[in-house]
Amino acid sequence: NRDARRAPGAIGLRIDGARLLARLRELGRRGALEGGGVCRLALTDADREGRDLVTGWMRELGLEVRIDAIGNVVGTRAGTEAGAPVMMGSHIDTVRTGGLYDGNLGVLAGLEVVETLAAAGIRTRRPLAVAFFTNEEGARFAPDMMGSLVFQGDLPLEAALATRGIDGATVGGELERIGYAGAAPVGAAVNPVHAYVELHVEQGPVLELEGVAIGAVEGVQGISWTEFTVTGTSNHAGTTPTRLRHDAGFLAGSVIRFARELALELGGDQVATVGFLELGPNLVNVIPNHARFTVDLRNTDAETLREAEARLFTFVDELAAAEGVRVGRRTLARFEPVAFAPEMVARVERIAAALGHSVRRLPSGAGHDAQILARMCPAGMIFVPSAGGISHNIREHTEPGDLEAGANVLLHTVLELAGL
Ligand code: HGY
Ligand code: MN
Ligand code: MN
Ligand code: MN
Repeated sequence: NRDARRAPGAIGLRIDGARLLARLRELGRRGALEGGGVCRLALTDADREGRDLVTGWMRELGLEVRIDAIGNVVGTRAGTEAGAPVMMGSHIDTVRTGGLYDGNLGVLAGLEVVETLAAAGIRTRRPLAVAFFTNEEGARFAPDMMGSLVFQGDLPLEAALATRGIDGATVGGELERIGYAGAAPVGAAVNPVHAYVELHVEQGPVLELEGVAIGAVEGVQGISWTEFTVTGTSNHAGTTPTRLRHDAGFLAGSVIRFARELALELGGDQVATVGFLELGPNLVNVIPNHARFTVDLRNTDAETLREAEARLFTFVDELAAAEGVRVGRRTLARFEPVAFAPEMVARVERIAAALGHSVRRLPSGAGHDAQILARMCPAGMIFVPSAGGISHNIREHTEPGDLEAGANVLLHTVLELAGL
């Protein structure tokens, strides 16, 4: 990888990335797409296959596996002392055009840490846990980070179970269907965690552009997801004069353009995405009377994010009045920017450097379970570079050397937190 490998951390333990990469590829076969990449949307059969595989590995490693009422899976390894575990984790659900690494890396590197310690006959003072949380992506069922929100307690279990996805299924129904409606209780009060560390691919261009091997993640930017449902009047595409149209598609298309212009005008970290769009009746010669679409706004600055939302809503309301269409609005997810505990950021930075890796601090553009665990314990994240800065794309890639470096930083960060 990018940095000459010098003496590893304190007790000379080092993860070799080969087994980790083999497991990432094995997991990637659950929901593998024809042309490469992975589609393992939350609670689908592919997700069940992935869950079965990873919980099987957990059991082979002798972890005590608990499945909770929202389907979160936590494998625990006893420490020499009882008490709240040091938890590693992430998610194994993917978007429709996912890759091998988003989420999966943090879970499988956690198993690698456990296996490496077991092979060396080392038992940490605090228990260790490896977790994967249900529906981190939010692509099928909003909000994202659903499982970790229920685990932590800010999203009521009943509300999560009743959530209906973009295909009409409910979370509760799908959990039952795939056999992952567990019995373990949810909520921070019954699930104490001493500290949480998540290894994740950056999913952006910064580390690769600067040739830096490790990111010490400072926090996660604010996220705002809104769904708009537009009701217009279907009419004949040929006979209806423009001034008499009430075109739901025109409003949707105008918002797509407005969102880009708003992001460019606000500048800085502001981004805006219309990722989901449905038109009805979706026919070449009928003016659409139905449009449903989502707007994903993000910014590291809370104030600017609120301004972006306000301007978007005003634009939509004014255009709806002018076009004579009705618009319904529903918040799908809303997260304020989060800063990780400074001592966690500093620890990742120090350990990465001690292991001989180049390292820099940076914010996360993507949402992560760590931003929810940060509400109940000190949480930190380790980034490794994404080739071409791409993710949520079947061409997602991270070099084996970078995977290995990230796993070793995770190993020594967890060792320091769990104690010997
Ligand atoms: O959208 C996100 O940032 C995350 O991948 N769910
Ligand atoms: Mn992820
Ligand atoms: Mn993702
Ligand atoms: Mn994410």
